[in-house]
Amino acid sequence: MTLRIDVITVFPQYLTPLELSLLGRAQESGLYELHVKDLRDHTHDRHRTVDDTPYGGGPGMVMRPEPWGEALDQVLARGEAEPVIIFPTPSGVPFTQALAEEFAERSHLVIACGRYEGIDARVAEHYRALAEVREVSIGDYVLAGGEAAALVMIEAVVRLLPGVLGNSQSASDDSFAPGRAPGTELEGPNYTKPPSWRGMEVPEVLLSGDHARIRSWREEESRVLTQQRRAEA
Ligand code: JF8
Repeated sequence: MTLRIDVITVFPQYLTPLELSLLGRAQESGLYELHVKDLRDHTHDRHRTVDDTPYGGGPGMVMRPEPWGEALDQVLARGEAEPVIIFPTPSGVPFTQALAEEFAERSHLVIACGRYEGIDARVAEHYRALAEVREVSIGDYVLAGGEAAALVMIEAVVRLLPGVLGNSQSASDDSFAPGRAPGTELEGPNYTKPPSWRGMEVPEVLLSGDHARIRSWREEESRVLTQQRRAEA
């Protein structure tokens, strides 16, 4: 079963990095399908208007609901099973590894990328009756639109799909992989050849071949790092 991802945006070119590298190959191999839709194709005025002034006043512009309704209806009309509509927004629930894993289990993700001050709130409310709607934030900082968040979420989800990573261990071994309680254990430093570089040596334990010692060294590095960088955890 291949994952289908639809992205709706006024900047379709923003998604072109997904043709590169791991994600490009995943698409070429048919492990997932990406469909990017230009929201302005669902406007009907001469200036292809997608925004208007906010009711109640305030700065900036808000995205009008009608183009979103037309675009989302068209995507949902494909009739894929159990679609999830994701609205990137700074006021959303945090995007975590657990949420990436949940999305990787689904068969149809629709990502609605807003711009300006965001999308008229009736859109998300309307589609709650027709699909699973998730308002999600990728972190506590302010972006200019949802596209960068869509890139982040797609990369986090697609790399979890069976067959995308060469080494099936890699995804389950990550910092934040559950099993270790999600987000409680950071991965320590990695090294490769040469063993000596600019006078700096690879830690001797990693060259020892003693796998029990290596495992406990890595666990200790993780513990110290997590304490230093995630003091609350
Ligand atoms: C936006 C639409 C976001 N973590 C995040 N910071 N900012 C955003 C975001 C998302 C959508 C829009 N401005 C206009 C900012 C997420 N996700």
